[in-house]
Amino acid sequence: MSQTQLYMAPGTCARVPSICLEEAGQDFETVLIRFMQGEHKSPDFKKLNPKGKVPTLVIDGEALTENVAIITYLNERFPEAQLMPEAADALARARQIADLCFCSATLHPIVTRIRMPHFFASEAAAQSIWEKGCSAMTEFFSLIENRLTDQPWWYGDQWSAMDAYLYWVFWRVEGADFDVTPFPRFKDHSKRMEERPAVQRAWQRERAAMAQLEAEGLTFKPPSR
Ligand SMILES: N[C@@H](CCC(=O)N[C@@H](CS)C(=O)NCC(=O)O)C(=O)O
Repeated sequence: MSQTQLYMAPGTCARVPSICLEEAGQDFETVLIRFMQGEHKSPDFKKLNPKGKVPTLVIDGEALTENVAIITYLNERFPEAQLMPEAADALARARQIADLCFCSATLHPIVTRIRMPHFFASEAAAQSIWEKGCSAMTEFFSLIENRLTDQPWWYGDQWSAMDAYLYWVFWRVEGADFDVTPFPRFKDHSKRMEERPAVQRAWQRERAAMAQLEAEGLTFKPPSR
């Protein structure tokens, strides 16, 4: 058995550490968590992650949660993968962490409102939550679109874990009817991501997990708005 397990579900933000581990060339096992069966809230899983969320990374027998923490840890542990650019000083490193927090703490909650508005409101109000989520996301997509002017990645020519995070955000809201046509550079960024062998390997893992859920009749489809 591999020394590293990534607890994940297909389509979730666990794609981000999956891409990072692939980029770092690490041997790891993906452990499928069946949301439809409430496995993420089971006592066994909550021993690893009391918050009942994916991703949860178990490395050398130790569990680590939260994407920002997982990415910064993997960056320290596998520096040759350059998951984060080199930082000249503490301020530069803190700014990179701020960028990752922008994904986890600002963008991700809006993603959830767009993808699963019914989590936050009655069925009757779901459309309004979705619209407000889209309008909040538009401001931040404009920021990202501007940042990608004349540069392929968030940090210029250097790919980083930040790009994996942005990729997941884009993919998730595009699939939830958010109009991405005003953001062609961000769309191109996604296409560049999908050309990366590590991203393709992460996708193979997700497809296998999705096929498993389908075979078990456990795929999740959010209710229509
Ligand atoms: N702050 C966490 C968020 C993790 C999170 O919300 N994961 C979602 C999937 S994208 C999840 O596990 N949802 C299950 C639930 O909340 O019931 C992180 O950045 O890792």
